[in-house]
Amino acid sequence: MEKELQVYIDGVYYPKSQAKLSVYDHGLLYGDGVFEGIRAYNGMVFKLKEHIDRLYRSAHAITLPIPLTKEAMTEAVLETLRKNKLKDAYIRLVVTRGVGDLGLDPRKCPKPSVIIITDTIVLHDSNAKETGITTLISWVRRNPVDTTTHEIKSLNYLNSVLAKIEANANGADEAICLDKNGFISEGVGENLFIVKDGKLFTPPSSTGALAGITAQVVIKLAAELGYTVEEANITPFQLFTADEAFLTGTAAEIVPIREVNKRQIGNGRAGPVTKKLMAAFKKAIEDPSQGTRI
Ligand code: PXG
Repeated sequence: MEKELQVYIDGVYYPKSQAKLSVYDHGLLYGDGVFEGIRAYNGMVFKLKEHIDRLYRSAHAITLPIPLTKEAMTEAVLETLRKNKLKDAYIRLVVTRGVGDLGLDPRKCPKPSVIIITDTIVLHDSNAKETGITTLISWVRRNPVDTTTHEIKSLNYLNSVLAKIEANANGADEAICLDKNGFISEGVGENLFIVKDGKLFTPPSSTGALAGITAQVVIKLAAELGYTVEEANITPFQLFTADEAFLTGTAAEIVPIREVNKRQIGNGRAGPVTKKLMAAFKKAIEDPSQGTRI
């Protein structure tokens, strides 16, 4: 039998089938915690420093003291990958508030828990990169920036889950969320870009979108290719009539959007700018200077 994947929980490695937390953990009871999704390609963890930095920013925002230094956390991620002999992987880092009582007061949780899962992830079928995906603008609005905002990568993803359920029920591959004013915010776990007249546009974080690390990479690659990228409010009309549109995320990478609420986008396939960015992204993930060696 294949050896089971090992999961890190608070400094101890458990086989996947036995990797468990207490039902009194406030991560489960209240969604009180933060996480990161990271990828390793060919023995390199892509943008590991950026993901670790964002994890600590999210934790800071919810006053969650992570019981490891950033250096120790980085080493624990690399060690978990080594233990599992993984060179290409999806890494899920989770920090929960820890075990408390049945009241939501975090002061009752003396010890946050750190979990590192290294596994694989498949979001879209393999030809989605060429043919693009269908999307649905959901009735579920992105959380406003003053509450459980997605600027914090917290364990509160019900908003995204409900949007995804709606997309599933309507036969669309992905959901797109609007902000409370009706501007495009992002996908359920991806940032969104449009291309119009040779320029790129992406919604600002004031729409409640996460500051995506993949989006940051794409913005830099676009600039290197000579395109301007502007953060701007995007209306559904501007999305419907874009020349090209695509989603970016650690799990999704770059995925062209071919349809929004049954309106074809551009030529209904991966557009030329999207294709150039996808090619540049493929190079970036193989570039040793962009990651941390396992
Ligand atoms: N918006 C939200 C709300 C996210 O959760 C992104 C944008 C893209 O950010 P990055 O930094 O990854 O480019 C995310 C990331 C999953 C999964 O398990 C979700 C994400 C990343 C990886 C896996 O569905 N979300």
